Amino acid sequence: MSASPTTTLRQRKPVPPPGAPPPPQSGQTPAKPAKSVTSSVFAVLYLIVAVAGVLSLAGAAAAYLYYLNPGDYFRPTPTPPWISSPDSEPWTVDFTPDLQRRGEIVRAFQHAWSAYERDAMGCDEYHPVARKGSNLTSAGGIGYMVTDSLDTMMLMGLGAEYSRAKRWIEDQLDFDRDAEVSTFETTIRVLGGLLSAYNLASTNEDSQPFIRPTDATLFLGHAQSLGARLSSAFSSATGLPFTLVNLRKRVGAVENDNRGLISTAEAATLQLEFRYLSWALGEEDFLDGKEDVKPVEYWEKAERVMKIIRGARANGGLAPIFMSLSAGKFVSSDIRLGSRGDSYYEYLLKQYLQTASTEAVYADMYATAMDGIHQLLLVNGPRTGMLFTQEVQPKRNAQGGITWVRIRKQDHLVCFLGGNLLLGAVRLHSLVDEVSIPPKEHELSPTGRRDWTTGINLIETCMDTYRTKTGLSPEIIHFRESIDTKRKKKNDKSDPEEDRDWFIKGSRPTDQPPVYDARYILRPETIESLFIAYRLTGNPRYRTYAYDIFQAIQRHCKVPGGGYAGVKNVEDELSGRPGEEHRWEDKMETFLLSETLKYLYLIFSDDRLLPLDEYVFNTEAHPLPIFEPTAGLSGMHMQHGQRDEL
Ligand code: DMJ
Repeated sequence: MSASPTTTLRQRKPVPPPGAPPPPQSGQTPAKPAKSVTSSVFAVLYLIVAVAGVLSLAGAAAAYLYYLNPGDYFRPTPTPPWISSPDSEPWTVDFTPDLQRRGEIVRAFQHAWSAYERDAMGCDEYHPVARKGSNLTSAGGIGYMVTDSLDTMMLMGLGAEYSRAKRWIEDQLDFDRDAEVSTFETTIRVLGGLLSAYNLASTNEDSQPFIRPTDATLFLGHAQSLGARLSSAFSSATGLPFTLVNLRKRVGAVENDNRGLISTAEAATLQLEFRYLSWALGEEDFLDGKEDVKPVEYWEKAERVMKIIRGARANGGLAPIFMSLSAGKFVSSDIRLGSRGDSYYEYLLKQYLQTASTEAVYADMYATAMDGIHQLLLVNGPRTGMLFTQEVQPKRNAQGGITWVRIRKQDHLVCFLGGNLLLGAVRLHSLVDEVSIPPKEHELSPTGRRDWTTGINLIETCMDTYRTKTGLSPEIIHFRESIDTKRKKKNDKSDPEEDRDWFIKGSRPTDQPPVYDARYILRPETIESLFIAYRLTGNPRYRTYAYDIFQAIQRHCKVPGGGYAGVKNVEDELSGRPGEEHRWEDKMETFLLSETLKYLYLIFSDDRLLPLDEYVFNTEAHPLPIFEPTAGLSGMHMQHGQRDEL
């Protein structure tokens, strides 16, 4: 594991994609009979040049639409022995809500929401330092912030805020915008938000008196209108979704700078939402005739994407981050668990869970992917032994083949994986009907024990990345694979990086503005994993971790005049005095309200609120119910729900 990032680890000839026409044969040009030794030498040289030319052309084409099995290049990190928890002492499992801390989180939500409502109500985005809102396109807002925040208000019991947000949805939310919006972002935030609000309203049964039974109809009606418009994104030749969609014209479009490529995570992170939309509309026999898309079509479109991805065969279960929209195949591109890769893996597990574990195909795809991650992407830090996830990048070599290069970098986005692995371990790989909290070793299969252990360790790594001056984690860390002897000699104890296996590029104070990597933009992934870990272990350690992060957010991201902002450099401590505004990233991401604060609230609640065996959370933390596709339903759900093959 000591190879430098640019070292060629092994070289191989490219393999053409399955079904591709065979490359032209090198002997196609008939050689004339040799007249002399010189002409024979020339003939041989000519042949060599021709073969090399043909091979590099074939290699280039193959490299574009296919990638070699990267698993061949690296030795897997040995799986560490099973650990149930980082604690050596047992703890008492007790899910009694911590009302005081939960109250602090509700007040943080109100601090964020009230500023947005005051300065930017209805705008897609909010800039708390400038105290203004903005929309994603000039055609007008599509309710990004309001719909993304709605279910958190419902869960927190914020009746007044909810009623005003609902009134805005009733009176002003309009998807008839002549503008191209992101298919993925609009689906996970807006459609996901409306669907979970619909579900919470329709199952409320008076538990929150401010929620009216008619609210459910309002939210599902908007979800239907948006779903119909978004579903035009699937009208490409292959059925893979266009990255963008014009909501009024109902046509899909590609992003200019991506040359007809779509990101794997974006294509494969629409399924929970469209399947639930299909289910809910079918169940309610809802608003027939209002939209010309039949409920079953949403399901089919979402499922077709998975079929294509499965057919494109991610080697070792690991999917490159780009696909060709027209060919329906992976193109040679990075493999990573961070941006453009992350939620592909998340949704494999969650699609399986969503339909009450009836679609085994997703469990298989997920299990294969986790094997691939263990084979290829896990790395131990040299000082601490801490577990990191690396990325791999294909580079064309001189022979026209592919060489895989390691990138020792981990995005904050990857921190969803710890929790996901824990959930997968107990849901997919248990040997007993009911797994204990926390699971006992004999209750999980060897794969379950492996995934559990990795999940626990990755959560510790993610928490370690919060050991910065602000107590916030950067957007990206780079990690070492060997001890840097130069740094060791210096032995500078005041250097906070000295005892770490990771560092942040561009975080040291200079005249230059800090680089992208050093930011914390209110991201939720670590807190999301802490929530799952807490529910599956009952270990108070995870509440403590969550509260530490919350306090760091309060100290450094809370804008006194209202709202929360990201920080530009997590190693740059704010004193809280005026004049430091330039150190903030002036944007309050909608996921602060939908994810970060919701997961924090749930961690300090008792475990009967949104139990993990009744709900799956979409990637934007919108809870959607687990449903049994066969339970007294029309043929469409039985037909799709019972399939175990794509
Ligand atoms: C959210 O919008 C979603 O969690 C998405 O899957 C990834 N990024 C952000 C939060 O960081």
